[in-house]
Amino acid sequence: MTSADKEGPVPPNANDVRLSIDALTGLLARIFRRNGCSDRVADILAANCAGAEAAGSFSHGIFRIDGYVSTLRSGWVDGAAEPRVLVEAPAYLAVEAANGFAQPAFLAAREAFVERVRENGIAFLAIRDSHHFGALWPDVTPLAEEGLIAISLVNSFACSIPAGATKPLFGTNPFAFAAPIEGDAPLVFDFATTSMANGDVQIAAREGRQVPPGTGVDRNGAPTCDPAAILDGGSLVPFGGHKGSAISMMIELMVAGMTGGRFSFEVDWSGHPGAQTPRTGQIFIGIDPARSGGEGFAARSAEFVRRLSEAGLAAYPGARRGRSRGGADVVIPRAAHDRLEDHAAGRI
Ligand code: NDP
Ligand code: PYC
Repeated sequence: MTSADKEGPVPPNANDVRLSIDALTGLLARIFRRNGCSDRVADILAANCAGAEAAGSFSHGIFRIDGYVSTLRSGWVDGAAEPRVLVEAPAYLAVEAANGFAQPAFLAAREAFVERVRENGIAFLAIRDSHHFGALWPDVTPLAEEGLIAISLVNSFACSIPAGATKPLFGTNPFAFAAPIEGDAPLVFDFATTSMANGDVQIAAREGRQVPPGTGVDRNGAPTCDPAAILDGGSLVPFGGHKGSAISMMIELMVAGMTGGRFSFEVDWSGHPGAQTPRTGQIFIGIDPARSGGEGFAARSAEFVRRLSEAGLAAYPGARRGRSRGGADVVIPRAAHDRLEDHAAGRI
């Protein structure tokens, strides 16, 4: 199953294990701690990963744990880094993530960032020298739940050929947007700007499935539906031809340029076998619609999504996840669960 399949957990059978999100989060946190993360970082990464699994974002759920572990063991990332928040200007904050994960760096600056968004109507946050290996919607959704509009961008590692070019240069470069909707879950979209997230290509390869035409090319530049050929010397392509390519290009410029971090093509983990987390940066733009002439923004948004529904849209992006928040159990394959337990106990 891929993250495009949004049916949620199926009832468990003998080959599955059902556990609460809290239990899964606790299990994942033990793995992160065992592999060098501070308690704080372990809890934050575990919550992101368990939340993605529970929401059906499988490309950034428990599938990623092997990659986190091999990266931490390779010494490429510092799981106990202490982020430093710097005020660059009244509406501009920077966080020095010091080769740590991006989510703890963001949370270190979150309160000051929200204060500045409310004071100025808009604020910018640039996270430098960070690793993001998870879904972005958990970063932006809580800001919209507080009534703010939020955009977050991350660049990753060179695995996507710009439209019209011949060599990979861009990352899968996710784009996340969240906006408040009065009386309902925020509208949130969050996706890779490639035809498919690299994680989903890896899952397809592992499960022996083909990917749709237009996903990527092999090492000779020939279009292929074989995920292994895309991963092994081939490349993804941006979604939507030159349009997605331009958005991916903007993300490279906005993230690497504004944080002073690496472009995706500058990520070089060759000295750290096993490393998988891109060492780049992340940016946030926060807007307080109440301060920018949009007093009725959330109410107008509610009217907007009502019209979307009338036009036939079953659910706006983010509604499904937002309305089913909390509580639901997670069902995962027993083999995957046993592997997590082995990681947590240090048996692998
Ligand atoms: P998807 O293609 O699954 O698209 C997800 C977004 O599109 C969600 O907002 C989803 O809303 C919405 N959506 C999905 N299907 C539909 C549909 N049929 N109609 C309308 N809206 C739809 O995302 P990706 O596979 O590209 O990315 C998955 C995750 O991977 C993201 O969370 C992203 O942040 C993460 N990622 C992280 C990277 C990193 O560097 N850290 C790199 C690349 C990706 P809803 O949730 O409501 O279904
Ligand atoms: O799935 O494309 C991806 C990805 C890259 C970095 C983290 N996730």
